[in-house]
Amino acid sequence: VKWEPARTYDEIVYEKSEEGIAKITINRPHKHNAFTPKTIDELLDAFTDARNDGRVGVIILTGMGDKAFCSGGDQMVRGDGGYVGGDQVPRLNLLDLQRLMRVTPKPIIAMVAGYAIGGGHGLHVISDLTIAADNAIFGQTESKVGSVDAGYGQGFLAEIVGQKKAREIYYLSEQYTAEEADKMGLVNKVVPLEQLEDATIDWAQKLVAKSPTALRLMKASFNADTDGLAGLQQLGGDATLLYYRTEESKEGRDAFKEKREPDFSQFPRFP
Ligand code: 2NE
Repeated sequence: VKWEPARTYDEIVYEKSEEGIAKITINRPHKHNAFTPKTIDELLDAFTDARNDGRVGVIILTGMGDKAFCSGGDQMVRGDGGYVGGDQVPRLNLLDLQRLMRVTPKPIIAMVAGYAIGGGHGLHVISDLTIAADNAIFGQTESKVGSVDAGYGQGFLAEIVGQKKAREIYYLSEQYTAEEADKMGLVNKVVPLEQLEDATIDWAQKLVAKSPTALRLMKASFNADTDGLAGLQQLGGDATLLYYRTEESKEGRDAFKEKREPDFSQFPRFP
């Protein structure tokens, strides 16, 4: 795969390939790719671009280097009310990123080498698929560092590994090997570190060749009940997208524009 730079940022790298794969890399290896509010703002921007770009069919999220995928929020910029950025305002914009990843109608693959820890673990949890290198280490640290990753971080993890295991992972703040993660269904597969990118690209290429609408509807269907009304909104929005493309819907729009009554009699009522 030939990667072309897509946009330039300070704390992430954003690339695309001609065949429709976007790759977003958290680029703070000196901190095990811990994120600041700026990192998250940049991730929000790149994910929004990848979502909007009709040529992109799949998004890979990863971390720079082979020591860490992401080690969560940068504790050095954690203030009293959240993570503090250049504007000196404390915030937890990670939560915005989690929601964006859920509604992005394209598969997101977490490509994990090294540590996926704390809020960084949550980022792989919320990704549609995870491919792990054999050096990957998974875990939460919130009960040690005094934090909580409610919602997707905890709830969706429990959907994946079950309530007992998820509570163990959060309450005890221990670390798990790639093999252990594989056993609990937390990752899709484990490959030798040197094969990680190839294995991820192989799946990305397979996904890009699949029906984008089928993948979109599948993702929305998988998310619907966990996401409550927001999930129904996404699934309903997808139905509306398809409906807008029918002659029946266009008749309503065209009748309004032509200042006449719509004639829906020509359209079937399916059982
Ligand atoms: C990941 C772990 C276990 C790795 O340990 P080790 O011994 O292999 O590496 P080391 O030396 O700890 O880390 C290398 C450098 O990265 C920095 C370290 O301070 C160190 O820097 P220097 O001492 O060389 O200058 N670093 C690593 N993680 C960092 C972090 N999160 N913030 C700032 N600097 C970090 C070990 O590094 C570790 O336990 N890291 C902390 C993991 C953690 O507690 N993350 C935050 C969880 S809370 C969260 O992410 C969160 C949430 O719960 C809810 C919402 C939003 C965020």
